[in-house]
Amino acid sequence: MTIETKHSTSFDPEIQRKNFPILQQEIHGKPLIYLDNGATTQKPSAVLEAMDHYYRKDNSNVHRGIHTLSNRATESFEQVRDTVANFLNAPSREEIVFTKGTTEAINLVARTWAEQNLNEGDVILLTEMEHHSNLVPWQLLAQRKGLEIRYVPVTDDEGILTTEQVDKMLTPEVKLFAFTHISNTLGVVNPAREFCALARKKGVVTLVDGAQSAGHMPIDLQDMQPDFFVFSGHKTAGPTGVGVLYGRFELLEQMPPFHGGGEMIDRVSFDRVTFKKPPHKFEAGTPNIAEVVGLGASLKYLSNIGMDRIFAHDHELAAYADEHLRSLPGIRVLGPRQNRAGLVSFHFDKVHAHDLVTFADMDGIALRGGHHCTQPLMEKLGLHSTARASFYLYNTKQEVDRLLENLNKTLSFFTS
Ligand code: 7TS
Repeated sequence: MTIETKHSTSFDPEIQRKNFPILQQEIHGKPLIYLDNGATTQKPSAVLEAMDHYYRKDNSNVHRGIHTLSNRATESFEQVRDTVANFLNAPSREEIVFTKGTTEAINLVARTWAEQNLNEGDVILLTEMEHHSNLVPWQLLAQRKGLEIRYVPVTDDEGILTTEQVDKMLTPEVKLFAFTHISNTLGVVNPAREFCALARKKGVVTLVDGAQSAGHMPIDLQDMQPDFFVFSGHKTAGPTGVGVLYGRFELLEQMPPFHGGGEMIDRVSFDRVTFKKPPHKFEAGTPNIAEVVGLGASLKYLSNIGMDRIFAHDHELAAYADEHLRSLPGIRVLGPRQNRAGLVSFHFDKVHAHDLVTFADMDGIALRGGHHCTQPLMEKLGLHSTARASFYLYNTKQEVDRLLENLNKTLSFFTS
C-alpha cells in the first residue's frame, strides 16, 4: 500500500513546536525531546486556551438549560460533533458518539452490538498485533457467551498483514473483524479500506481501532467504510478523558444502550423507559464538556496543518530513525521497512529496554519501554519488551540524531 502525500515539503516542525508550551523546558538540564507520542501527544496552546475559555466564560451543563451559559455550552459541545464528523469525513454527525476514549468505545461496542448479535459458536476475528484494549473486551465477551476468537497471524518482524491472509480467515462463522489501523508496537499501517471491503462482501461487521491513526494520517470513513471506528482525543493533540465512537447509523439505531442515566432517555416512568435516538442514546450523564471542546480545538489545529503533511513528516522521521538504528550492533528493529507510520520499536540483545529508557531520560529524551500493551504480540516475537520512539508534528531530525547519539552512549556503557 502506498500513502499519498500531497505537499509534504513545506512543513516546518520548528514553527509548530513553538505552539506547545510543554516542549519549552529542560529535563535533567537538557532540552526535552518528547518521543512518546504513541502513549499520548502533547497539546498546543490552542487546545489549552479553548478549555480555559470554556471554564472561564461558558461553563454550564449541556442539553438541559434554557439560560445563556447552558445554551453556549451546548452549542460549543454539539459543534464539536460536526468538527469530528468533518475530520473523519463521516456520513453524518448522528454517527459520532463521545466516549472517554478508545478503550471505552471498544467496550461500548462489545457490551451492546456484540452482546446483542453474537451467539455461542460465532467467531470474532482479531489480529495478533492488537493492543490489549482491542483484545480484552472481546475475551471477556467470548468467555461470557461461548464465542471463539481467531487471530490473523503476524509472520515476521515486519508484521505486514495481507488481504489474502484476511480473506482466507473471513470464514462463514466469523461475525466481527476488529483490527488496528496502525500498530502501536510495529508501526504497520493496515490497509483498512481493503480489509473492510473484504469483510463487507461476506457480511462481517468491522471495527477499526484508530487510536494510532486518527491523529497521524487522513481518515476518510466514507472511503474506508467501516461499521465502527474508534479513537482517543489525547493521541490527537487533544485532552485525556475524551474519545470517539463512529458507528454506522443503522447499527447504532438497533443497538441497546450502554450506560443508563440522564440525557440518554426519551421518557421515564416508574416501570418503563424509552431512549433517545443515537448518538444521545449512548451518552448517559453529564459528558466531559471541556474535554470535548478541547478535542474540537485539537482537530481544527491538525486540519489546519493538513493530515497528509503530518503523516509525511512522521513517516520521514521514523524512516530516518529506522535506517540509522539498523546500523547499531546487536539491534532488532520491528516493523516494516516501507510505509512505516511514525514510530519505531527496537530491541538490543545486550541492553534491557528499561535501561535504554532510563539512560535516554538522563539526556532529556522521553521514550517508552515495555510490552506496549501488546503482550501476545511480544510473546509471538519472542520478546518481553522493546524500546519505542514515536514521533509527531513537533519532532525534528536533530532530535532523532540526539536519540542515536544517546543510544550509542548507552550501548558502549553496557557492552564495553
Ligand atoms: N489501541 C491502540 C492501537 C493503542 O495504541 C492504544 C493506546 C489504545 C488502543 C488504547 O487507547 P486509550 O486512549 O483508550 O488508552 N496505546 C498506548 C501506547 O502505545 N502506549 O501507551 C498507550
